Amino acid sequence: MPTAIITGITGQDGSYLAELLLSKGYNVVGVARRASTFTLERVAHLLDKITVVQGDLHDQGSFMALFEEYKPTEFYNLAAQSFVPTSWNQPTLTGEVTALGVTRILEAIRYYNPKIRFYQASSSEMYGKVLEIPQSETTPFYPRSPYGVAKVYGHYITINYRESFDLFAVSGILFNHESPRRGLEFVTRKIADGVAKIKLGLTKELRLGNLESKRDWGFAGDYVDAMWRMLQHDQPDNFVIGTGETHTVREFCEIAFAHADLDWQKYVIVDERFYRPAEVDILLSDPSKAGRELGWEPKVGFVDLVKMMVDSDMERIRKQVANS
Ligand code: NDP
Ligand code: GDR
Repeated sequence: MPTAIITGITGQDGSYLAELLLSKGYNVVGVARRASTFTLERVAHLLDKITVVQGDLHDQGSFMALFEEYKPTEFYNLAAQSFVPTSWNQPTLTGEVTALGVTRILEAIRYYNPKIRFYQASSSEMYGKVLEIPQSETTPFYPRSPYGVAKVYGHYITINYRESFDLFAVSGILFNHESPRRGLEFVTRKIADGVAKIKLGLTKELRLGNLESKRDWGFAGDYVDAMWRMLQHDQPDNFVIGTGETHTVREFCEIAFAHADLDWQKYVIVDERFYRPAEVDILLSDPSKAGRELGWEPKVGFVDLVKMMVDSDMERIRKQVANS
């Protein structure tokens, strides 16, 4: 039975990746940082099937000890300070975790077992003020936030360790991917949750920032399959993963509210507080290399994704109301 270690097991992608790897017969070891109360909500349904251990991207030693104990063949680094606005408030922490954290893991792999296959969760935020539309593996980067800058570092250190030490180190450049398990502060989930609360009479408005920014949004469940495929490929490489479609935040609102028979214009208030010091205006992927070389393509389309998220929050909030 192969063993895979996943950092960021408590996050959105960690939970979907753990499900996928379990279905393929892996022994899954998830790394969670210590907290006074554990936030294992997203993997609560998997706790009898996976092993959760403590580890922090600030601490290289914790990974050496894990390798000794679990002898992994694959390592997925999904942990990060991943919320873009927070990266302006906590830029050095973001750099420590999202950038230098990658080097700490690569160093641990290099010294412990250079045969471990490594996946780095890179991001379309690296393209920032885009220099080309659509964005592919060869598009130059122009990050627009401390988060984007940190991810560029993580991307290049992954390539550098591949080239310097012959590690099987892969960088997956994933465009935005969402799901009912998305954190509540990200715009898609904030909208889905807002629609459900308005529909069920818990609030009367939804305050958002820039409605004109465009994102290439896919379903997280589809994207973790691409991560796994990258580590099964015959050679380590960089791959863009996205849908090849882009939509505005406004369109997301229109569809989400309409799905609940509501007119978004009556409820959405544009609030300057949610604008960013520097915005990424448009992201649009060219995922053709992943299609060609990995046989990967997204299954869930934009409208179905929006409806899935609204339906899930409606059900969750309905239950909360019924139990209160
Ligand atoms: P989440 O924010 O949902 O999860 C981030 C995870 O990182 C959480 O488990 C969090 O733990 C963990 N983490 C944060 N800091 C540390 C630390 N110091 N040590 C150990 N663990 C830590 O992100 P997603 O699941 O959405 O994304 C997964 C990865 O993919 C991230 O690296 C993200 O930057 C990247 N990415 C995401 C995209 C997306 O659209 N979702 C697109 C492209 C890249 P805790 O629960 O304790 O906070
Ligand atoms: P993003 O996701 O920054 O693309 O990063 P987010 O959902 O936060 O923002 C998307 C776009 O929506 C606009 N927006 C708002 N955003 C938030 N969060 N809240 C609002 O109220 C709001 N109103 C408008 C933003 O300005 C932005 O243009 C996500 C993260 O998962 C990263 O970790 C990942 O790397 C990238 O996706 C790809």
